[in-house]
Amino acid sequence: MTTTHHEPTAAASGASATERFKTDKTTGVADTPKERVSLLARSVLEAVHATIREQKVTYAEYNALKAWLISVGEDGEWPLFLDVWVEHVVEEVATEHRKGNKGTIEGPYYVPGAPERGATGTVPMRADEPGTPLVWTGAVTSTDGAPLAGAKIELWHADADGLYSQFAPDLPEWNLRATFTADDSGRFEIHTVRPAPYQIPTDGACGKLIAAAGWHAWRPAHLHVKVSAPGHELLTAQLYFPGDVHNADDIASAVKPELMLDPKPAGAGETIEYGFVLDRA
Ligand code: MBD
Ligand code: FE
Repeated sequence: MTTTHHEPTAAASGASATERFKTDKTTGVADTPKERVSLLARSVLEAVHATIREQKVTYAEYNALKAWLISVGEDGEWPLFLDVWVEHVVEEVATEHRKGNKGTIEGPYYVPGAPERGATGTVPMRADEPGTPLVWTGAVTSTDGAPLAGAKIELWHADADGLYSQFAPDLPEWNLRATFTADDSGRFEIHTVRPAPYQIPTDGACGKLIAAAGWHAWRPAHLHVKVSAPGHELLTAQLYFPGDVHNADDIASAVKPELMLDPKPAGAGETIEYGFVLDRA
């Protein structure tokens, strides 16, 4: 028997992210009026034309772009590309009216339907799961201060190697993914481990752009959440750890000061207190 060490590949995680997106996000999209499609398509194309004129883009550069765009599709990296370099502005526009938490981008690795753990519990993890243990307590409230009993907190995050279950090989299906339900006072208590920073795959189209431009490929360590309650707007957020070198230059531009945690050492691990305020829908 041969043992192979399975490194994650851009093409494999890209294929999973593309499949996930097609399943969850392309159903039920309302028909967009012709006028709106025309306005948006024209506006994007004009921005491209303006760049070509201003920068005097050559045929060699145009062909390099064409080849690169083809490879983004071949590597299944459209979800990664869009969520890293575009989604943060969509999120900014979508949440600017909010009085409660604004949150931040979802990214490509959310999977609905993670195992239920009640108000207090431990996320699914391996018996020998590496990483600093983390106990996170918090409350979900409405903008008027009322606790939202029964609010759902869906949590997903990378492991201590920066890998996401269902998008990297050899991890249990729901590793570090769970759904919590706030108790009668809107509170929850989550036991997990600290995630590592995340590096964009270097062997796919996005990695090639990063290398060709001399950028770095890192996101700071983060916990992803979706928080929901009847009659309230869905909040999608990420929480960050102070001291991470990439808090200041996240490749996905998704860090905000109000999303910074304040971990306190406790025994072999850390505790954090962080809650959410939801706007009425
Ligand atoms: C991630 O883990 C992520 O959160 C985003 C936004 C993009 C790529 C990988
Ligand atoms: Fe992430």
